[in-house]
Parts: sequence; C-alpha cells; structure tokens
Amino acid sequence: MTYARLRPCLVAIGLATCAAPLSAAPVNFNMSDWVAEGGNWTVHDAGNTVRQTSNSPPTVYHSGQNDLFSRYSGSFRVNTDDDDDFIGFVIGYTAGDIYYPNEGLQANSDIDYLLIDWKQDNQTNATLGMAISRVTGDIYEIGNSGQITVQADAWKHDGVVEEIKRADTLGNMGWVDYQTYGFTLEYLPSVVRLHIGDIAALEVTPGEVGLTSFQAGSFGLYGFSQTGLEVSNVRYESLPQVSAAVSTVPLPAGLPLVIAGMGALAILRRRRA
Ligand SMILES: [Ca+2]
Ligand SMILES: [Ca+2]
Ligand SMILES: [Ca+2]
Repeated sequence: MTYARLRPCLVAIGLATCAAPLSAAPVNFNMSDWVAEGGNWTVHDAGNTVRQTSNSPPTVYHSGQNDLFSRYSGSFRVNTDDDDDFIGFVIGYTAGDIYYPNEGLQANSDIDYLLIDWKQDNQTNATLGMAISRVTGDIYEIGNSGQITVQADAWKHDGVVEEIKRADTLGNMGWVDYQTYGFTLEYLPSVVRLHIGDIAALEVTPGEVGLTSFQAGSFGLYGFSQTGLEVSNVRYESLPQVSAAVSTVPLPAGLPLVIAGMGALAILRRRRA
C-alpha cells in the first residue's frame, strides 16, 4: 500500500471518522410490521403506504427496531382539508412510551424520546409550525374534546414535552392540505437532522437537549388530533457506527510500525522539550 492510500486511514484514526463506504444502501421499508399505538393506522400498497384516519389523542406508528445510526426518507401528506392539527415524527421511541391502558401495554418508567411535530394552524394553547421537543413522560390524554386536548402537554409543548427549538423556515409555517412533502431524517448519537424537501428544517445536538448522546430507540410517525395523514415510500438506510467502524478497520501491514514510530518520535520530542 502506498502512502497516498495509507494517509486517509491515518487521518481517519485521528478524527475518529472514516470515509470507507460502511453504510448499507437504502432499502424500501415495508411498514406492515410496524407497531401502532393509539389512532387508527391502516396499511396499503403491500406496506408501502400507511394512513392514520382518526382525530385522536397522541398516536404513533413506529418501526419497533433500534434506529440509532439510521437515515429514513419518504413522503407524507394530509389527504383532507378537515381540521388543522399535529402530524410529525418520533425518534428514540420505545413501545409503550405513550401509554394506552386499553391496549394492554405496560407503562414505561423511563420515557425519553424526541418529538418533531407540525401544526397546521394556531389554536388555543397551540402554535402553528414545526418544532422539536424532548418528551419525558406519557402524553396520552383521555378523550379529545376541545377542553381536554387544549390542556394536554403535547398540545401546549409544556410539562413533559419540553420544546427545544422551532424549525428553520417551517417553525412559523403550517403544513398545507393535500401537499406532498419529501422528508429525510438522520438519527445519530451526536445529531438529529431533518430535511423537508430542500429545506434543512432541523439540526439538533444532544447538548441542546440536555444529553451527552442520543439514545437507542425507534423511528415513528406521529399524529395528534388530526385525521388524514398518509406516509409513503419510506426508505431506510443504516449509517456507519463510527466508533465500531474505526476499531474494525483492518490495519495495513506495516501501519502498526508507523504508529509505533510516531509514538517514539513524540516521546523523543517531549524529552528534548
Ligand atoms: Ca386543514
Ligand atoms: Ca383543530
Ligand atoms: Ca382535531
């Protein structure tokens, strides 16, 4: 191996990153096996499309797998002009984080995930636009009368729903009836990134949320008090797990000697200093 080929690996070790093509190619994700919690989620087109058709308390439809180190993309739309409430995504979600007593789930004691929600219009206690929040408690809310819903933490971004930041551009803009939006969402221990079409809507680090690292959990779709959400063509891609990747990069023969030589040089320099 020539030095020119060796060098990127040396740089990679120094920066704890590597340009090697370690991520899997994106694949279409059959959503038939995802997990519904609340709402009325139905699967169409052999798992290529899901719809949520209930004006319901907070509800999710999640992958049921660990989606840390992943990229999701796809499209969504609200297929009705009825109502003006919340759609969105959850990240780092664990089954039962929204506790539905009637569905036999057990209440989780350590709820902690991210919620990206998007409201179409202003309404009592709720602001139109997209935001990301850290959720640390059960946001299930019995009933859906105006009086109850508009007092819910997920409605107000209050209590167990701590709003972290509004989205760029979309933070003060509602979604549009019948409009199809493309999305790309990346979930890594060090960052969450969301693009809506060409808009870099959100980029959040754990430090902004009060964490040292984002945690394992599922990607999911979200609705609250809004019927007609349709999500299609979801593709999934696993991203390189950097620390593991670096440790498993095979060292070319001779490289350990190069590194040992560099270490000896450093010791000599320190002794001379
Ligand atoms: Ca509407
Ligand atoms: Ca409404
Ligand atoms: Ca509603």
